[in-house]
Amino acid sequence: MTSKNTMESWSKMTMCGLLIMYLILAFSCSQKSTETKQTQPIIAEMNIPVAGMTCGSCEHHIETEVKREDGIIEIKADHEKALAFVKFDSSKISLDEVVVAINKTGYKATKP
Ligand SMILES: [Cu+2]
Repeated sequence: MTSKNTMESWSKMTMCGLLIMYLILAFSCSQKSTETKQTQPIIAEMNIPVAGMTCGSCEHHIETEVKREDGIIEIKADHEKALAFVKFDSSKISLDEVVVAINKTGYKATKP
């Protein structure tokens, strides 16, 4: 068996693979720097009517679930006012998506 040769060809292939990966990386990095696409955050704040909350744990439930969504900066639910104050980056998440995210928790949000 030519295990030595096999080993050699393997290491050559690995070296080759690493070189290609390095080139791809270098290329993609240089592209990024020339693009300079900076999406400015567009901060929106609003009170969204939410029906169905009865206590503080309902508020907590909505807050923890919706906070997981990308683009949500702050959320404060209020069961007495039946509202959720939401501060979000509208370049990352739309109002419709915020409403959907609240609805997914089992409460009924409507667009203000
Ligand atoms: Cu509750």
